[in-house]
Amino acid sequence: MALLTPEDLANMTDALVENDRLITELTTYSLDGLCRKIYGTAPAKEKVAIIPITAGGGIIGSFSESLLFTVQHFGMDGFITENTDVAGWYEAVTKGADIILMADDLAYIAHNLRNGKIAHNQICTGRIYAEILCHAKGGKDGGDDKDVLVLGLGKVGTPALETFLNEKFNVYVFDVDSNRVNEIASQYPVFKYDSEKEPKSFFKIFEATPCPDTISESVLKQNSIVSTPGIPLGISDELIEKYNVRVVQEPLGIGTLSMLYAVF
Ligand code: NAD
Ligand code: 2YJ
Ligand code: MG
Repeated sequence: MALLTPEDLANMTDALVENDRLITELTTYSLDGLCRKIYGTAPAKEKVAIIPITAGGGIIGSFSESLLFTVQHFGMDGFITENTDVAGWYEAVTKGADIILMADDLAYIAHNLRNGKIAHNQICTGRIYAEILCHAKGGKDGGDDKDVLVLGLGKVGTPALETFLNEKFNVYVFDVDSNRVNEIASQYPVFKYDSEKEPKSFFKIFEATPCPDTISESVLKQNSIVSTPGIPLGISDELIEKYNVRVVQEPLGIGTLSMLYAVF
């Protein structure tokens, strides 16, 4: 799994605000409204502590600050502990934290100390980016068909495809790792997407890979919607413009809000 970099987070605050606007336009739900709907939860004045973690690759510039921005932007009370790691945990609890946010190289979690709920970033990110597509309305000539293409069947893509299946979508899947495609196809009622054997274009596309240019012209329709947590972006500016593609992508805040609603 790739680590986030300070460069990935450079425009995070603007991206979160702009994506919230786009999500509202596409789904009629604001991002927190959509989280409320899908998890059936709401904040209740919880205090969120963000603990910087030095393990592995160490502290990532702007990571904790981006989490604090997300927490406060959506009206919650939060703080970054002055101490890191175990000392940070002690500080968080003694200062009255209800929810802990923290990440090392392998996992980014939210843990609600009051009700015991715990959430994992990859699962919650896959879920929310999928729900955005599920709730997106069909465009004039884009249709609102129940087909969706899922590119990248890893730790984010898999909970996303489960979400689409739960919402009765016809799920087409692709991954460069053909073993992974076969494994997924043996476990879930999905269609293996093969652009050469059976080309098909999609109004709704979900992408969760660590690669650029994973979204080729052949899968696009005019006005397609791409919902993608993948970093870097999997579609070129040229294709976005040519097909008037609406792209939901932001490096950290959308997934973080989904984690918080998962543990409220
Ligand atoms: P993962 O390694 O578990 O899965 C990635 C999958 O993509 C793998 O199965 C891999 O075989 C596949 N893949 C790689 N190149 C491909 C290509 N060219 N075409 C099709 N499939 C390809 O990773 P993950 O944890 O699922 O994360 C996926 C991406 O999402 C990463 O870029 C990660 O940084 C990003 N991410 C973003 C957020 C966010 O909030 N925006 C949150 C979590 C993860
Ligand atoms: O506290 C810090 O600043 C660092 N220890 C944060 C580490 C962040 N971890 C990652 O970026 C990993 N890829 C796991 C989280 C995935 C979030 N998209
Ligand atoms: Mg996100």
